[in-house]
Amino acid sequence: LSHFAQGFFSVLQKLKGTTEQELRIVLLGLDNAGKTTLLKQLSSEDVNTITPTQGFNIKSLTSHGMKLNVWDIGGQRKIRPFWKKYLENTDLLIYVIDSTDKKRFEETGLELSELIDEENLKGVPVLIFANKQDLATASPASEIAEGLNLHTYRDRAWQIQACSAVSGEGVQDGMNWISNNIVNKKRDD
Ligand SMILES: Nc1nc2c(ncn2[C@@H]2O[C@H](COP(=O)(O)OP(=O)(O)O)[C@@H](O)[C@H]2O)c(=O)[nH]1
Ligand SMILES: [Mg+2]
Repeated sequence: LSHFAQGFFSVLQKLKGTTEQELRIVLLGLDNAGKTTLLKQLSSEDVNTITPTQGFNIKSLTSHGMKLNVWDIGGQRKIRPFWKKYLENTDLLIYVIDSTDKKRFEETGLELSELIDEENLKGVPVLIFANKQDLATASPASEIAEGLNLHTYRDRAWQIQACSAVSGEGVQDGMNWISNNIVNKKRDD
């Protein structure tokens, strides 16, 4: 089992004791951030692809009472209204950033800030993976956090976690944060 899968299943085990509800997670980021690499680590189970008429692809994985939806954001401003419904009832946002892609830090930051403002994601905990830390050109997570103005997010739990989706390093730490924060949030509901 990969680090990512272990983390997820431990999250689900904890949740089982606290809720019968399905756990809904969205995994977002610009293309090339590493979302598919993370997803592949997660499961050998079937991943369905939904293609709404508007033409963007959503990878959807349902397993053990968890529903995970994954798609690329960015460059899709015009179709944004169409994917909003896939954000409904979200329990957790995982946002993946390519830490080596300095040219697009501003763009990914803008996308994240717009997500944070979405009505459907109000108060939803956000875990940001500063991915590709195995590469020498990666910016440290602390620098990325500053660029994203994460300290201004006061209406929700958030965490930035340095990781490598390829080696698995840091992924488990992110998952541990999720299990603590999702469980707490569900208990507060
Ligand atoms: N070195 C390195 N490469 C990565 C990492 N995560 C993803 N990649 C590579 O980055 C590219 C894009 O990854 P992918 O998962 O397809 O990104 P997506 O567009 O967000 O789904 C692929 O060539 C991956 O092998 C990482 O942690 N380290
Ligand atoms: Mg992908």
